[in-house]
Amino acid sequence: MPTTRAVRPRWLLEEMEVPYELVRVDKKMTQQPEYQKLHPHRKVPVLVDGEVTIFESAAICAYLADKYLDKGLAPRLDQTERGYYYQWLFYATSTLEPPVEHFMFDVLPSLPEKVIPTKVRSAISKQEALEWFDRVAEPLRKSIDGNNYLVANRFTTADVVTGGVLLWAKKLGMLSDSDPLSKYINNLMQRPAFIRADEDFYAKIAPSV
Ligand SMILES: N[C@@H](CCC(=O)N[C@@H](CS)C(=O)NCC(=O)O)C(=O)O
Repeated sequence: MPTTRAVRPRWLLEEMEVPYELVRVDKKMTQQPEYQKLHPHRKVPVLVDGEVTIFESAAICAYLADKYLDKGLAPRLDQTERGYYYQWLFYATSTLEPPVEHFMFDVLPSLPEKVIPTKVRSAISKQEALEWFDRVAEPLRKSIDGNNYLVANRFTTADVVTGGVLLWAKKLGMLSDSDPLSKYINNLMQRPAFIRADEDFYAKIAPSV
């Protein structure tokens, strides 16, 4: 499903140059009982790798980075950078992503967010989500100051996942061009693997701030 979180594992697979089969799904297909066997919430992405079927974009990326550790996109377990790597992976989806998701509900109110109660979706305004995002993004701004990448200034899967959340924020118009995070994102967007993975970056979402 283009322009969704499915871009993250696809981008990583392109970076690693690991052969994979991409299955294009649409909302009609995700409603089928067969699909729910793969993803309990009928969402994307989901990875099927032999006996393993995993949902959650960040978990899929972490799994692939470790499975193909020789590709150098995750620090090894015995490296101190591993701690920072975990930090940014978990930060991306548990701290940085929630305000982006809330902002999006306001920009695109008809999203089929099946698992989130309406009260939670409408609890805060677009402006409040923007301020929330600004606060939680601060450590990220500090970390990329003078650096191109998050962990030891070397491209890793933490950039795919954290960058993936920021790309989405950029798509929605949450990041101004003068924000230092825009420079970080623009750098990531020039990577050939990202270009191959993200078809039509601005499709369907018109920035509105
Ligand atoms: N936390 C999950 C979120 C998955 C998710 O919400 N996916 C959205 C696309 S970004 C989806 O499948 N939307 C289509 C739908 O709900 O029908 C992840 O990171 O994989």
